[in-house]
Amino acid sequence: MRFLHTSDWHLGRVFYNLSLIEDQAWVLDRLVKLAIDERVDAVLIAGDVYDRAVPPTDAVALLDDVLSRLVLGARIPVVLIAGNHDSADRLGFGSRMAESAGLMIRGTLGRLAPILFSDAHGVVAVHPVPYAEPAYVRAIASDAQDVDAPGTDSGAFDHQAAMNSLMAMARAQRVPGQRNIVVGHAFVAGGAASDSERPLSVGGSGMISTATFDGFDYVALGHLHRPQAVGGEHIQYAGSLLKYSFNEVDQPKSVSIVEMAADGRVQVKRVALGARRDVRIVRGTLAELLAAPDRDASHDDYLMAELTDTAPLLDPLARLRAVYPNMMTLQMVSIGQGGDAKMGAHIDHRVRQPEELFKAFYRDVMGEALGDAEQDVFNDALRALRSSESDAKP
Ligand SMILES: [Mn+2]
Repeated sequence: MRFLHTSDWHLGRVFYNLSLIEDQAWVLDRLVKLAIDERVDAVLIAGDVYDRAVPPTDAVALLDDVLSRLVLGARIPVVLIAGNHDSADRLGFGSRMAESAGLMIRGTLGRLAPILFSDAHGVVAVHPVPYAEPAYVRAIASDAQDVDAPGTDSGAFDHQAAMNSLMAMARAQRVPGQRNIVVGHAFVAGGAASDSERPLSVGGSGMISTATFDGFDYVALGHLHRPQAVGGEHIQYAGSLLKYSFNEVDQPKSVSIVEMAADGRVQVKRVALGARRDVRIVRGTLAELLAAPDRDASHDDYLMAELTDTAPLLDPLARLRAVYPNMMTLQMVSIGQGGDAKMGAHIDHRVRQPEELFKAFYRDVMGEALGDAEQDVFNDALRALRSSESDAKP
C-alpha cells in the first residue's frame, strides 16, 4: 500500500499581514498532481488543515476544491483529522455524507473506529486520532470503563495521559494479521519545533513519548512544522505545507510518499513540492541590499532583511520595499552586539549623568568608544534640550 502523508496546511494563514492563499493554492495543485502521478491508495492529512477555528472563506473554498479534485476527480480516498488550530466540530460538518465518496473527516473524538483499506497483502487499518484537549479525552476515557487507560486516575491528566487513553482504545481495535497506521496530531518528545507552531499546553510541555505508539506500523503525525522522523523511521512528521516563519528558512518543506510492505515495514520518500515564493533572509548593509536585486532573480520572495548598518537609517523598510516588493520585516543585527554589557548602560541609570549614560549606550551599540566629534554633537543636543526645558518652566 502506498499513501501520501501531509499535514499542517494552515489554509488562510496570514504572514506579516499578507494572505498566503495563492501560495497555498499553488503548492496544493502540485500536491494533487503528485498524488495522481504516484498512484497513491490514500492521502492522510494529519491536522491543522486550517489556520484558524473560523477560517476565511477563500480558505474554505480552496480546501473544498482540493478535496474534490482528489476524492471525486482522482478517486483517491482522503483521511483528514483535526489539529489544534482547527475547530473539530466545524471541520466535521457533512462528514458522514462525504464518507461514501471516499472523504473520511474526523474532527471530534466521536468516531475513532479504524478506517479499513486493503491491498494485495491484506487489510491496512488507519486509526484516526484527531487532536483533542486532555479534558475531552478524559471524559471519553471515563465513559469507556472497559478500556485500560493509564494515567486516568492520576491527578494531572495531561497530553501524555490523553494519548495513552486514545492509543489504548486504538490498540483494542486491532485485528491480528492486519497492518495498522495512526494518523495523529501531537508533540512527540525528541521532535524539533519551529516558530510557527502554537503550543499545545500552557504551563506544561504537552509532549508525549514515542513509546505511546508502540504496536503500530506507521504513525502519520502533524503539529511540528519541520519534516522529521522521531524515534524511528515509522514515526514521521510530514511537516507544514509551506515555511510559515523566518525560523524555517533552512527547512525544505515536503510531503511524504510512504510505501508499506506486506509485513508493515515502511519506506518513506520525502518529495519537495517547492513554493510560489520562497521565504528567505537577506543580509547586508542597506546600500548593498538596495543594489543587489538586479542580480537576484527571486527578489519577490518573502524576505526578512538583516541589516548590518551601524549608522542610523531613514525609513529602511520602505526603501527596501521599493525594490523587494515582499520585504516583510527587518532586523538591525548590529544593535547590542558591540559592547561589553557589564561596562555599559546596565548600571543603575538614576545615579549617572546623561553624558556618562550616552557614552555607555554608544559603546554597547557600536562596539567602540564615543569619539570627540560625536561627543560634541551630543553635548550640543543636551544643552539645547536643557535650555528648552528651563524656558518652558513657569
Ligand atoms: Mn500546525
